[in-house]
Amino acid sequence: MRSYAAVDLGASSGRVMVGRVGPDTLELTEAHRFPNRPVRVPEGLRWDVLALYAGVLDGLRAAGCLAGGRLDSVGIDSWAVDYGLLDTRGALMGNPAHYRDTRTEGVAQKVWATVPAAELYAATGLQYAPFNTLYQMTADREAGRLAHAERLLLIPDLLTYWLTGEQGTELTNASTTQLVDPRTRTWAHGLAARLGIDLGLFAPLRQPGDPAGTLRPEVLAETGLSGPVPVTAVGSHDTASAVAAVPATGERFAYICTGTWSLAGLELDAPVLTEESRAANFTNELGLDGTVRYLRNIMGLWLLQECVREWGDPDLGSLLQAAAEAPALRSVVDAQDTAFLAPGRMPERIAEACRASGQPVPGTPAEITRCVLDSLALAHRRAIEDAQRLADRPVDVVHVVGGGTRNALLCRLTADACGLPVVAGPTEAAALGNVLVQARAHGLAGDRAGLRRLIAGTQPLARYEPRGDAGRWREAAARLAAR
Ligand code: LFR
Repeated sequence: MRSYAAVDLGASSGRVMVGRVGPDTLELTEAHRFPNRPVRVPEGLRWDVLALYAGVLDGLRAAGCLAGGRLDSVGIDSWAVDYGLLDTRGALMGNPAHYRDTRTEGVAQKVWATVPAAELYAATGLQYAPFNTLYQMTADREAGRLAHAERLLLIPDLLTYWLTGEQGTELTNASTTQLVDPRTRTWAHGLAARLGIDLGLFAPLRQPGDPAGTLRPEVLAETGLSGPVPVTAVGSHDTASAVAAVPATGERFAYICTGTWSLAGLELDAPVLTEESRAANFTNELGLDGTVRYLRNIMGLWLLQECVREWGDPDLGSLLQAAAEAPALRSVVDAQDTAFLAPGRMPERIAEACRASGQPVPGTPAEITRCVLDSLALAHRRAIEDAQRLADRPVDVVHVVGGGTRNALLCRLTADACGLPVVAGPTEAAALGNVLVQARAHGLAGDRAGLRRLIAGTQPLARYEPRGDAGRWREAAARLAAR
């Protein structure tokens, strides 16, 4: 048995997990969990990346204790698109901006004046989101913030750099910058040149499984680990790691990675770059072994997290119980709408959206929660239907992975809405995908299907069969489409 530490950073918390792996065994244990609290300062919403790094170091120390002082490797994944800038001496130039920061408002439209949106999609396959790295870099360049930057490192690459002293740009996450061509799986040089983006800011590309250095002596001293400890590039975009851990046993599956976001779609061998796909706002992010993550971003449990925050953190179990008993599909909102991107006043914003579309306005927390979960299930249905049509790839089952698997009501509603069985689990999909890519890089045999079989055979999964109320979901979908 070998021990691998997976650092998995989400938008609201970070964790360090220890994966113990053998040919037929896979055990995951949490070593450390810590909050990720974005900070609003006068210039905008920022990540507290030093606190995250401190959490990673604490986590590695705890992981070492669990693994008897020796780790066979460490891998890091996190949310996508965001970055830190380094100066000529390699020092971080400021706190990385949060993708929900408003500095990118209206920036995409300026970029499209140089490269029209259709051309941008044909070249990169990336969906429109105001926070794509390309738009963030454009905003930063216009504000003069790139002027003295020597290097740009995406969040997992920045933490890897601090741990090892080595710089790289891991491919799955690079694919979310909107500066990568998904056909060649390398930088879109022509596009970057037209947009005045200096690709020299990025460190050389790394593939998942590539070595990413070894822990620096200072890190070993601080964490009590005995060296050398290699750091391995994983699918450093959390969604890439999570999709790698989807426990599919066949080919005809869709997935939904649930958490702060719902990322719903298919794993393909080649990107879909049609105009129809662009209009449907599907993205072609890059995955392991030449695969493409063809999916749509849906606001996800962020909608509920923000409500719960506003309500002063009531007991979630009782809230979900009350939501399960609340009337179904009374009011639904468009859970794909980027109008819900920014934090704050979420219950009011949801109520306003219901009012504006002439539906009953949910008032109590239970009613609002039900509205959110029905709306998410409906958005899941729409994404999975659209993905199958646009990629011409029918599916028989929907795999739900990530934090949302804990929400049985959401899983059940998703099965009902999609009219397909839902297999829910694993909850810590990103960490498991992270561990398995490390294990494979260090000798565990197996292709992607083999890794998936290992997950399916070792992790607890729950199955939800759709209940036959397709008509009601169809009616609600039509109501939303008619808005
Ligand atoms: C999920 C995720 C999504 C990405 C969003 C912002 O954690 O990585 O895939 O679109 O966060 O980075």
